[in-house]
Amino acid sequence: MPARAGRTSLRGIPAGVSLGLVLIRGIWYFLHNMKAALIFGSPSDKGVMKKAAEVFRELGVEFSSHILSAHRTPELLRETVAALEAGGTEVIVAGAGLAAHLPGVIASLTLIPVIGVPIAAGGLGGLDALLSMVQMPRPVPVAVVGLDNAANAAYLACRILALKYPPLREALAAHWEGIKARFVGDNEGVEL
Ligand code: AIR
Repeated sequence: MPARAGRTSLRGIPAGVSLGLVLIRGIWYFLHNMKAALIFGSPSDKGVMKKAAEVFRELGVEFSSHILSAHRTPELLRETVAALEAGGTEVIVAGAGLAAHLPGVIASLTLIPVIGVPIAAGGLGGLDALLSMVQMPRPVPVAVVGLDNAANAAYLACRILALKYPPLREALAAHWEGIKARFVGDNEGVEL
């Protein structure tokens, strides 16, 4: 019997089962206190996106990671965003290259703030990804960091979370003080 439109997802999962999976995944994120999510468009983006993971780990932010493409796996992306919402995720960092619609599509599915990382992949050196992310129509904003700068996306995500979580604010401040101290150290006895 042919599937009725709206009752079955393109992956062939009945709508009810799909909702169940969304809830189970949401509970998982909730139980693991995952306030941030990293989503990127391809395994080939891993090298760039792991810089964001390093920042989250250093600052003690629990996060979930997902390889999802706005073009290749749109249904799974929609389900995952629903599960992240259900699980209490409060900020999403999304990286992609080429026609990088991933952060914009995520921002169209949720009110969770989205930070885009344009990735320099392909012949245009990342300008394609940057423009795809930064030129969002109102009222669907995506905050965009520099090319391949996933670390800064995570720092921005931490600043957003720090508005609500004082221990994270303290961790961010201490981290920055450490960076300043190293910088001052580097400036002592500079010889060329
Ligand atoms: N991409 C994947 N789906 C949609 C887009 N725009 C991006 C990935 C990656 C680039 O395409 O984010 O940066 C190349 O992907 P791949 O898998 O061919 O290496």
